[in-house]
Amino acid sequence: MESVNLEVLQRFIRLPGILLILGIAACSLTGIQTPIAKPALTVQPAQAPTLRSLAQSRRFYIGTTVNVNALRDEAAYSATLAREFNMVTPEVSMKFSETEPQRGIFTFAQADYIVAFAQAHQMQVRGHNLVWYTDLPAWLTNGKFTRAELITMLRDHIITEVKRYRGQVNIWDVVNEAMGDGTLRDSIWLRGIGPEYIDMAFQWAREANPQARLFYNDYGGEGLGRKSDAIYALVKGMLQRGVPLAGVGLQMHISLNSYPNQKDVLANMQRLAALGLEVQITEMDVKTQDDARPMQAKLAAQAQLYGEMLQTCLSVTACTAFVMWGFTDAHSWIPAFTGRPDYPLIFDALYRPKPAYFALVQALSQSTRVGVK
Ligand code: 9MR
Repeated sequence: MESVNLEVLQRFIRLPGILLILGIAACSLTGIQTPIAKPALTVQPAQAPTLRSLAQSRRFYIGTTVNVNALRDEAAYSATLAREFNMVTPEVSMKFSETEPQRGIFTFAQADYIVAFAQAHQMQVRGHNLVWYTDLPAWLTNGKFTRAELITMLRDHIITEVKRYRGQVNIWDVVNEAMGDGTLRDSIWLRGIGPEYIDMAFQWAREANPQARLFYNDYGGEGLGRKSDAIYALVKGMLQRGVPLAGVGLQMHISLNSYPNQKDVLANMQRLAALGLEVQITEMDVKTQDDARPMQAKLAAQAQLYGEMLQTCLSVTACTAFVMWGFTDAHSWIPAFTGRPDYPLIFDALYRPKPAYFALVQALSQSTRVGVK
């Protein structure tokens, strides 16, 4: 298995202007190494600037998803998280199957742990998510319910969860991945309730927390095309119907050989902003496994994609957050999903910053944005 030696890069951490070039040049392959499941405490003391400090002074959110087990077990994980980010999204801890494993019986221990960590470190929490087609508990997927019952169950779920975190979680992905390739995706909710489940979910979330900014979140609709047009039409219709929608999350799960071009992402963000919506990049990662180039070239290309996406977001006032789906290659959903190793994030498995980290530092450093919050 390949791994990357980035130690040299750390010497340059105080020189943001040349970081990216030096970072890429300094990367080298060390050949075969055994993956280290629980790294020693290699985390660096606070360095200036961090992503967090750069984002904060621009009133911008830089975030990551959080794996609750790593947060509990690994000091390097929690230290890096608190040092580099001002926003977190629980990776699974707030989903339906985790929070309501039995009908009417709610379990919030994991979500509470993440929310408490965020509060202790002055981080915003993106609640993720309230309505999804998957990761549903067996009692729900195996049961037979009338439309009225499904409506009651979904309403109870949303109200209970959103109310619990009122004042602590003020951004929610209310509906996640409802769109297929142009038409609404099949799900228990679409079949059992009808397309109005989407509007209903937003109304209930609003009822439970009138202060919360409520998002529609999806993947594959970041640039321009059939899916993003369908998402655009969906959210425009919601606004016309008076649904309390505040923004659209563009997930941005991309790979080195498949990604939307910057102009299209910019145009998409701008058309959503023109509707009066906020936009956030909510789940960015850059898969490396399908690219045949040497690791050094792959990491340089990955850095460029991260830097350009952040730059694009920073250039649109309505784009208020840039969130990645993890921050260390030690904890990414991709290897488990594809069955192959990957290096999709901005820190390596030993919590050393990769070229992509320095590309983000550079994009933030160069942004003149004073921002909205
Ligand atoms: O990364 C998450 C993985 O650990 C979970 O097993 C999976 C099911 O809950 O969800 C993954 O996160 C997904 C996110 O919630 C929505 N967008 C796609 C993400 C990656 O699959």
